[in-house]
Amino acid sequence: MDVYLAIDFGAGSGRVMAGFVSEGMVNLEEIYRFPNRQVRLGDHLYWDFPALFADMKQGIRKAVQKGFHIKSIGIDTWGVDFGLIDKNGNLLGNPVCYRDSRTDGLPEEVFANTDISRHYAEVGIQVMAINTLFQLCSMKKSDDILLKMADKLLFMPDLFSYFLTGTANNEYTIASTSELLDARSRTWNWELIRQFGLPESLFGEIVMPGTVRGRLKKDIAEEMGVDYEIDVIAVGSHDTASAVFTAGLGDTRHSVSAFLSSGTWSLLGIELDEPILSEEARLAGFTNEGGVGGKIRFLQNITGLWILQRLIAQWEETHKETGYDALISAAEDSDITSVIDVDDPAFSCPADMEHAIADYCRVHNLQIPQTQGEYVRCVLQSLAHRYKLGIEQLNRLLPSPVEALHIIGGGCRNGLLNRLTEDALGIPVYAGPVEATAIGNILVQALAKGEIKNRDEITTII
Ligand code: ADP
Ligand code: LRH
Repeated sequence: MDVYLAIDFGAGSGRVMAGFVSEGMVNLEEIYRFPNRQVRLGDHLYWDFPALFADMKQGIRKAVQKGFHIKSIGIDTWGVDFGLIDKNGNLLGNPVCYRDSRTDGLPEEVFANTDISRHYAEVGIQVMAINTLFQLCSMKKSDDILLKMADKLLFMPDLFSYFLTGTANNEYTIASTSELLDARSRTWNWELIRQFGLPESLFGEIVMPGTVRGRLKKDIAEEMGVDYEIDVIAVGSHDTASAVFTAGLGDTRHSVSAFLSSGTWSLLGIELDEPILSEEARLAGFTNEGGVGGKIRFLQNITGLWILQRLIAQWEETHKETGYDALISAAEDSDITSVIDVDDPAFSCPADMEHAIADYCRVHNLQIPQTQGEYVRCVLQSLAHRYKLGIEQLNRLLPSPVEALHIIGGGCRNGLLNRLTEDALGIPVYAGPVEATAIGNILVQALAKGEIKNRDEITTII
């Protein structure tokens, strides 16, 4: 059977999905799922790129062994992180994780002497310490030798594609998370790059979703047991871009519907044709990321289920309950009312998430959770509360208010969170699809291959 392979790397896990379009439907099969984790080594927090690359190949191999004929491959990943390659094409060190402390305090330092409103009016990106811009500034500040040796900067999906095909370029949606693009012209903001003293040669050709990046290299094809040519296609290479491409499309019940891409992060917003670069948008923490088809993803980056993921990882170590069903049911039975600010830096990378929540509650005179159920309830109602705030802020910027919310991604499997969100927002909340990212990834490949003609056809499929 002919399939497209969607390779989707989230911060929590990666997956290889096979998909095909038939009779107006997208059919998906999960081929392989693997964990993704941050690894602390010395003073830094890294991603394990070689292991992730091996897992990706394992997924491709499994698809071949299952008898699938692969028409093309599309790769998407989490945002902002990157690898540097030298002029011989070698990877210079493992990519550093955006939660590394190297960028702590850098935005304040950088914008002490820069007009932040003017900056936002050009790049349209919510200033966050995790962004590529600040990661590069930190390397420059510490005189990092890797920056001097680097020939090209490749964002994570660019890097995976590069080692599959040998072609080095930068896909638009993922590049938009860097805070180095001009939001309107959708290309590198060279003035900004020069202003921060970053080597211009690092930044390559920007390719749009739907472009063929290259062919699977011969040696890798042989290793995978493939004797035919496979295109690697630039999809919405930022996972959120692939996910929101499909969110709410075809929803004719409401004239304005927002999306919430719910996973490690919660990305709450709406798709627009052009960016909103006003001071109001900046102050409300909105970002204008690049979307598929030249669209703009106008959204807030909200700390999402990461907090719950960390609690569960801790409970696993102490042999406590870790199943989602049991934890959510315990949360349903709990009546704690404490609401924490999920975006407080205290929750971004604490050594102990339970302590971080308890300390926050103590300092803010809130009831401190005692049981696992109370911890989960506290996190979920805090997320719902944050979404309400986000929708209110969005409504103030839009000509007419949001009428419905589509929650997509793994987090939409959390029925309690969906319910708490609907109660907080007072508008209909629709859950699904869970694998929105893989679906968006596959649909762009089908568009690129001419199997789907246009967005209207996609709307029917969705
Ligand atoms: P990412 O791509 O950021 O790693 P995913 O879209 O895979 O995120 O979603 C992961 C999240 O989905 C987890 O943090 C978890 O909260 C939620 N999740 C996964 N499985 C379940 C489940 N069975 N019930 C409820 N929530 C779940
Ligand atoms: C979600 C995500 C999000 C941010 C973050 C770094 O997986 O891509 O949109 O960019 O990771």
